Amino acid sequence: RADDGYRLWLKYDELPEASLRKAWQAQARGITLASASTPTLQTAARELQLGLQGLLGRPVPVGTASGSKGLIRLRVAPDPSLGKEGYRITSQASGLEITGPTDAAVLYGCFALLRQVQTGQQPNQFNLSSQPRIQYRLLNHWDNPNGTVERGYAGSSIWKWHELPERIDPRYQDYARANASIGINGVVLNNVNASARYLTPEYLQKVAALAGVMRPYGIRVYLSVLWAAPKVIGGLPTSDPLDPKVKQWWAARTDEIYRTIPDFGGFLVKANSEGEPGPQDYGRNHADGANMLAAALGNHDGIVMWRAFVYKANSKGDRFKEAYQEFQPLDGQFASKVLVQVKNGPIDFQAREPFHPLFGAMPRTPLVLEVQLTQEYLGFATHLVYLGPLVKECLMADTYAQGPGSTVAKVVDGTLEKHAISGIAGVANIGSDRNWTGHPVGQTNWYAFGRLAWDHTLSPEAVAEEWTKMTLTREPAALASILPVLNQSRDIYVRYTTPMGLHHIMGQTLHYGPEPWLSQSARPDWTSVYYHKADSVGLGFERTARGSNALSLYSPGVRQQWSNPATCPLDYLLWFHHVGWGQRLSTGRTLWDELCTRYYTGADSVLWMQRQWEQARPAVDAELHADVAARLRIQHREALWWRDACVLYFQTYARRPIPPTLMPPT
Ligand code: GCW
Repeated sequence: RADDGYRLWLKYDELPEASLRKAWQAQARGITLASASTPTLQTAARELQLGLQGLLGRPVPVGTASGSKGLIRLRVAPDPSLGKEGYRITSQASGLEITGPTDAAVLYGCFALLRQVQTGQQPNQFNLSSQPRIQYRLLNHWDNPNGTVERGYAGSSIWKWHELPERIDPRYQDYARANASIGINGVVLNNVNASARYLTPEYLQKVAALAGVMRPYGIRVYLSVLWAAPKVIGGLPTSDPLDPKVKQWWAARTDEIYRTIPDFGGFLVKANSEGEPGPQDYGRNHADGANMLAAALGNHDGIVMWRAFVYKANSKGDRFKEAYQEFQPLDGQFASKVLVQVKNGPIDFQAREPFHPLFGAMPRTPLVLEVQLTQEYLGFATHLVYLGPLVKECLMADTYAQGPGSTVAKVVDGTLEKHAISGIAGVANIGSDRNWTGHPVGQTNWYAFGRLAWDHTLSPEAVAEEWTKMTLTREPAALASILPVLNQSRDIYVRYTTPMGLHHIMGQTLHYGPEPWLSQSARPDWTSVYYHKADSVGLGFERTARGSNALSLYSPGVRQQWSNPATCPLDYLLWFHHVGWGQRLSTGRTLWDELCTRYYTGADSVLWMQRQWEQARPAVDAELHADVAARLRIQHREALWWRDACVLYFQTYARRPIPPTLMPPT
């Protein structure tokens, strides 16, 4: 039957290989609970049952322990080596056992076992354990009460606020199981450009209904809060964080939240950013604001995630430096329940950014890494772009904060600076579209986020392979043609849109398509010319001491690599240097020729992606295959649009010919 993408990677079609099926059948005659039942343990058993029954093509009963062999035992048992959420899968004489210190850990173990079966592993002697390296693994939804999604490209919000709390859409549960299957343990339900409504009793009932669906899956709900809520819904004349009435108001609201949702996760805050209100409106700073909310949380088990995405209109400054300048001096001033949430790069989710200079620069503050899964700047739901490599590139970036090896991953997971709490957030690409993410391959970005959040040492290639095997096909020839497409897609996108460190030259209103010529806007930092700085001499934003000196925000080890244009990796060149058009680069080409080469080969690579995808056709569901093939045709048309718009625009400054080798034969 046609695959409409609804089942995501949780496809439990019968294993095609009879021998593999038989082997697993012998290991999975039934499931037993070897610990007192809880809703989460029951969920674990049910999910395992559902998966195995489909994959093995026969009933797998859930019951209490009996002497027979081939039963899978689920057991909650203390194990200090597994943290709170780690699981262990072992083969024992009586059958497989899945254990973990909490019921949620066992649930993760069940999904891990299913992944083994789904990816075609043999039921060998198992002694497999895994635990998450990061504690808070959250999706951030930018969903609004009216059902729209800011920067959402997959339909409207999956949350039907007007139907809640009475009607629980069955989809909420499917959403929860998908998240649990990849280890996501928290969801911020609403947009960081927040409505105060969510804090009203009416909405808290709705939030509580959703929390009830998420709970058995080990997922807690969080809310983005509007800083001005005490004024907007509290009737107070101020939202000053140091005002006693404001403090009281938040404390009372928070108590009410916990009465309604006892396992509420906490708050996410966008303050004094892009017009949102914040503590600076009252002469206070971010720490004053965050700490007031932390105090309101009191003894409740919740956290504050305070976003560092801030910048102000300033034609003379460099937006690159602003978050650092506002936040770095506050290091050490945040309460213990506060984490500062930092985007992967200093500007804004561009196709390739250097890592944010705050990583490694706030050793006394736990930092949440925020990445964007919705493809605001990466082709919406029409371009095939696998983001695993982008996320991994940031995690592996070396901050040199405490010498070589001080990676962003070690900052974020808390090991470098010895933090008790750690977090990572992905801005969700999920909507009401039947296939959840609009582009069928967008699912892989949701999947990869969860897997890398759980274990950032995984390679994005391995994660892509898991997803493809679980979702599309396990046929080796098809894998060999699909996987390179996924793995190279992000680099290809960079080449035909913003090669060599160009950034923020997209269409201004929608953030779609090219608009490098944009010079007029409500704010200078919302134009393209502010970022690319093209002139008759050359191209790129000078961020060395000769320019904005944003490079000085990084450790010497990083500065050393990036400050010399002769040795700066070409992928970052125009982030940090204004380079002459005729300057010869390490490739042997001039800047202009290299720029053209990347735009042209990048756009041509989309034709390669199409050919690769075509080869996989026999192995992939016909409807899904046709959908992706059509989107790849749009992608090629738009890659040409990007290429031509950018090359022709920059040519008006460079005044050089496009290298003839790049032109199609006439
Ligand atoms: O990239 C920008 C988006 C805004 C978004 C903002 C942010 C939610 O264009 O839509 O607002 O980032 O991250 O706060």
